Amino acid sequence: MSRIALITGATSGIGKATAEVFAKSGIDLILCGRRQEKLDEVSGTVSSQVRVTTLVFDVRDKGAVLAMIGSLPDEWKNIDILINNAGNAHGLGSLDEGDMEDWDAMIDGNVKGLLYVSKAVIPLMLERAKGHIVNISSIAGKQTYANGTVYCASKAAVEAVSEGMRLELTQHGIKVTNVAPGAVETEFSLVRFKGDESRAEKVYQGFDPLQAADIADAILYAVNAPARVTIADLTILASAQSAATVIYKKQ
Ligand code: NDP
Ligand code: 8X3
Repeated sequence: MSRIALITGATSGIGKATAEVFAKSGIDLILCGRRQEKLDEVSGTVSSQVRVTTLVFDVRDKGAVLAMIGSLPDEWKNIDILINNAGNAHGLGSLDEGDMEDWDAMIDGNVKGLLYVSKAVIPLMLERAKGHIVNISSIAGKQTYANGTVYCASKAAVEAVSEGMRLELTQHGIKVTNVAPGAVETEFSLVRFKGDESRAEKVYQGFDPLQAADIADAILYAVNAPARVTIADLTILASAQSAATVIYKKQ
């Protein structure tokens, strides 16, 4: 019987690539995001391979999260895999100059949003005493860098949530994997720099950055591990990257 995965942030980047590799592996998909038209595009590319449904909600809206996931018909309720991927950085600047709206977006989306989605899905997994939750953290959750303090704090919180989930859920047959990527070429920097394309492109120039598919392949490896194996924590860097802020770039 095929498995069902719910992926947040499936409209772009790592979430979209995960949908694509899961579809190739025959995993049915509940694709979530705020942009319906992008969800429809992703759904269109994978629907010949697996069953797909879409849910449009903002992870920051706890009422919408609970209502949308709660409204899934019975045939979609047996969620085997939750990919808590939705998130972004907003801005890059010091605390004294930082925009508090940006802070709200990061803490509310990357931390509270992940918790709201988990709160909606965990009871469905507990009922069946099985499941696998994959939280997308970041190298920024392990190493704080200047001007990224709030984003780093949000991802450090994801690291803590992954540990806490594993402590609470292992006894109930639910696996928890924390994935911490380095620099991945997605819409991430475009969002961080508020649509400034040339600034976003510069982040990935002069080296061979990770691609979303590289992270998706690692996630697939984790969810396909034998029942006796939990891949607890994966840190994945571009070969040119040695730490959060150290990337060897060709001049
Ligand atoms: P993208 O910007 O390409 O994708 C972000 C995804 O998150 C989109 O699908 C977006 O969907 C969704 N999303 C963002 N905010 C919300 C929200 N409030 N409610 C619902 N969905 C939301 O970036 P990535 O693929 O790179 O990012 C995915 C995850 O990977 C994030 O958690 C990010 O922090 C993490 N990460 C990224 C790295 C990188 O270098 N790219 C490195 C390490 C971690 P929509 O806009 O349609 O709602
Ligand atoms: C995204 C990677 O290093 O820009 O989480 O914070 S980084």
